[in-house]
Amino acid sequence: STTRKRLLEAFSAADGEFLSGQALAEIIGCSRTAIWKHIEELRKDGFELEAVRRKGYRIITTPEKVNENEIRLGLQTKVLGQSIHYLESTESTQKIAHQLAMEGCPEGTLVIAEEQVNGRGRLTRTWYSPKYTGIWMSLVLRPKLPPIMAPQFTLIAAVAVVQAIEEVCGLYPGIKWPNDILMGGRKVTGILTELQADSDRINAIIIGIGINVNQEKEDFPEELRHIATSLFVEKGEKISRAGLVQCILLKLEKYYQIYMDRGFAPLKILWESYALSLGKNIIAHTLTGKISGRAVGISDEGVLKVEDGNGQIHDIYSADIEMMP
Ligand code: BTX
Repeated sequence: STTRKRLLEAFSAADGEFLSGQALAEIIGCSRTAIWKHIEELRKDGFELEAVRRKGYRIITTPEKVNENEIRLGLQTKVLGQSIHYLESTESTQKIAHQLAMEGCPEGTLVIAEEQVNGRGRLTRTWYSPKYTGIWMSLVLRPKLPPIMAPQFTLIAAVAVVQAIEEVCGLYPGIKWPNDILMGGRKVTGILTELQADSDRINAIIIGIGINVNQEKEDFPEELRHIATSLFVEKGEKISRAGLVQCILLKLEKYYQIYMDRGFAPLKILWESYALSLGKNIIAHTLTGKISGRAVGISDEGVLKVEDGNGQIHDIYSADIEMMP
């Protein structure tokens, strides 16, 4: 908003000195209550502000960004993230990545935003992507493979993200087939893999990764509070988003290479070691109906195998999985 813009300008001009509520109200032309509300908003967005009686407010730290400099400094990959498109705000990084892929961008191109105003999940679902607190990114890969292999990339990306979370945060999430990463039963990450392809050849795979990093519990909208969590909520400490992005890119590059050299088998074993639903009774909600049974494993193509009560095995290509207690 323009008020916020003016507020930030006033704080930049003050250069770390205190500004009283009254002074701010005058500069911006609104009430002191309105100023206080905007200060609270800034706090939510990751600004650290000090408020001292009779002196007023000052900014101590501005939120860590995930801009090109932050990500490039210390990035150890050869391909992934070597081309970075950073946006303060965008509809969806998937959309931008699709456009760039269509225009012929190089493999490994990373699109990352501080905020998505129309973040997408699977089908017609939305992905809540508030400013400065999460990782909202899309990666363009160009493997020389037939389109049928694409779903495996969701699983490979999930392994990379879980391992990066372990390494950077010391937390131990699990994977719910095919695209959710959970902690304590709540979703901390969603992955969306999309494709540009001819009938026999992939032109580009766009891997969208959304991670709730530094949100507090109350930051989630009501309808997500019981199904979503963030790394901050789980760990009790703020986490460097840029550091986590770097680690994800490095892991993903490694596993992508292994996959291209040796196929899915080694990754399947890794994926299974993080899987939450295997061996459990589940209900798979597919577009055409429900299948209940025990999740017995995934195939070499990344397809979920479910054994029903009659011992018949069903191949699940795409579904939402409900885990039974
Ligand atoms: P999904 O369809 O499996 O999950 C979407 C569902 O998850 C929503 O319907 C809602 O219930 C819940 N949800 C929405 N936002 C959040 C959130 N922040 N945390 C936890 N649960 C949530 C999952 O789809 C795939 C999401 C991919 C998101 C990335 S972000 C970068 C890229 N750009 C983009 O537009 N999407 C991808």
